[in-house]
Amino acid sequence: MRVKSLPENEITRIIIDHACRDWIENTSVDVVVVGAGPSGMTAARYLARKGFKVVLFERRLSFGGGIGGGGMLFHRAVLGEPADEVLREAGVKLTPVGGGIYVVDVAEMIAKLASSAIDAGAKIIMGVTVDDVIFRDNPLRVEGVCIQWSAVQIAGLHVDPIFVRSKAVIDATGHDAEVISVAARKVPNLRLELPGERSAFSELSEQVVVEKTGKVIDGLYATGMAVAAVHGLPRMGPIFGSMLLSGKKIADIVESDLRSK
Ligand code: 48F
Repeated sequence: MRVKSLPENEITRIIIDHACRDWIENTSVDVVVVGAGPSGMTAARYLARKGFKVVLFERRLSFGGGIGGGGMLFHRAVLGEPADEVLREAGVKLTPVGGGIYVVDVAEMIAKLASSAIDAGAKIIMGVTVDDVIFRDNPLRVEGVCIQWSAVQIAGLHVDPIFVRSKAVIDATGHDAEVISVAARKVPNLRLELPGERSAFSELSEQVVVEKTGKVIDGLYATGMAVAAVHGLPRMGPIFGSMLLSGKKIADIVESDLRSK
C-alpha cells in the first residue's frame, strides 16, 4: 500500500487556505454561541437546524465543558424528562433508572451533542476565547463579539482581538457567565449586576434555570449555568436536564426574535 502525501509547504498552504476561508465566511453570522458545553452545543444544533448561520467559539481544544467530568470524575451523568428527547434525537443511549430519570455515558454524550450540532450545520471553532462584546446604543444592544486565540491569552501576550458581528450572541460559558459579565462591566448604561450562582439545590435549580433562560439585553442571551449566574439561582451538580432544555429554549427565543426583526 502506498500512502499518499504532499510536500510540507503544500500541507501548510492547504490548511491556511481552508482555515482562512472558514474565518472569512464567519466574520458576520446570525448567531454566535460562546462555549461548547451542553447548553451551547444544544443551542447551536437547534439554531442551525432552523436555518440560521451559527458559529460556536470554544476556548479549549475539546468539546463538552463540564460534561466530561461527570460527577467528581465518575464518568456518568443523569438527567430527567423531557430532556431525554434532546439526547435521543442525537442517538445517545439512555438507561432509565426510574421516576423519569436516565443515566448516560459522558463520552457518548459529548461526542453526539457535538456531532449533531455540526451535522445540523453549526460551525464550531476551538481554541478561541470571546473576551468582549461589540455594543451599540439608542437602543442599547449587542451586535457581536471580540475574539482572541486562547493561546495568546494563556501566554499573556498583548495582542488586540478581532471581531465577529452577529444578530445574536448566546452566553453558554457556564458558571461564570463570562460574556455577560464583561458586558455588565464595560457597557455603560447596562446597569446589570450579576449576583452569581447560589449553593446546591438540584431539584429547584433544574426547574428555574430553564424558566429564567432568555434574553439579557437586545442581542445578548443566556443559557445553561450562565442563567444561574445572572439570576442568582442555585447550582444543581451533575444532573444535566436543565442544560439541554435551556439550550433548546434559547434557540426558540432567538429564532422568534430574529424572525420578528
Ligand atoms: O461549563 P459548561 O459545561 O457550561 P453549561 O453548558 O453546562 C454546565 C454543566 O457542564 C455543569 C453543571 C450543570 O449540570 O453545573 O457544570 O452551562 O461549558 C462552558 C464552556 O464554555 C467555554 C468553556 O471552556 C466550556 O467548554 N468557555 C468559557 N468561557 C469562554 C468559553 C469564553 N470566554 N470564550 C470561549 N469559550
